[in-house]
Amino acid sequence: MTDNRLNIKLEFAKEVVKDAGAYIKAHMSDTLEISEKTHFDDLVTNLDGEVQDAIISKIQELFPHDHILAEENNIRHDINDGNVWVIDPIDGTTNFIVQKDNFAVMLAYYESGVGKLGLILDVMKDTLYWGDGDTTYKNDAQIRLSVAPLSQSLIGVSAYMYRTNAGGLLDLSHQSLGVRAIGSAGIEYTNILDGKIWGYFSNLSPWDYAAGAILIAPFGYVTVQLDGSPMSFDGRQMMMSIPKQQLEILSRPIKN
Ligand code: 2AM
Ligand code: CA
Ligand code: CA
Ligand code: CA
Repeated sequence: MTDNRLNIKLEFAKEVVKDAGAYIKAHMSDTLEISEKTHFDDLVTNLDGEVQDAIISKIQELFPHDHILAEENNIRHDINDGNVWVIDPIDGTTNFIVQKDNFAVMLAYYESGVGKLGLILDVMKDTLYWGDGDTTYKNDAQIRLSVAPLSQSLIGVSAYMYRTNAGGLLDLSHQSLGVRAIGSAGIEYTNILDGKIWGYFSNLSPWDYAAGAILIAPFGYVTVQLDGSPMSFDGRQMMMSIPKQQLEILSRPIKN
């Protein structure tokens, strides 16, 4: 990480994400204002908006020419246009509400569509995963990951995709030791980085995968649609984050 300009943004991003985590922890015992977005099971709290607003104002203060793509309040920007910060203020809001665990703050930074920085904070574990696409760290330690074969591994799934066998996921799961569904894309990515799951299959929006895709890339992982084509960073898409050499896993199931 020799690019000084990027290093400044990295240090900034780490502070911003840690501050967000501290804010959530400080306020999570307050009475939350919970509202429905699209459906009774698509929830948002006042803290999601407050955290996102705080992150955006810090970015705008220091980097006024950069753009924002963020989950709440419909803040959209083309990932390929200039410098773009991608924000998911609380990933796993349902877990946050129900479990007070298994949720994350996620921030990513892209330049002309190229991922430059990714950060995922597991708030309740006080663990920050961060990287630049070449190396990934867990707090202060560089992550080294060797990926086991699917037949000796678990896979992370969205419960919806699994139960509807979308993309043949239910069939594919028989080649693994089993499936796990955490309910937070961010925590699923940290589980890939910790060697706890082999890959992740879900139906995600850009802020759900922007940071994770950067963090798993150094280990030969790709984040793509189920047919292997690139993510659009625009709207929700069925996708997978898996080792690159097994890209055709859904169209040509492997046995290993
Ligand atoms: P969120 O908590 O930030 O909304 C499991 O539901 C995962 O899918 C979470 O990471 C969640 O992110 C994400 N997700 C994306 N779109 C969703 C939706 N419409 N309803 C529920 N979860 C959604
Ligand atoms: Ca949400
Ligand atoms: Ca999310
Ligand atoms: Ca969210």
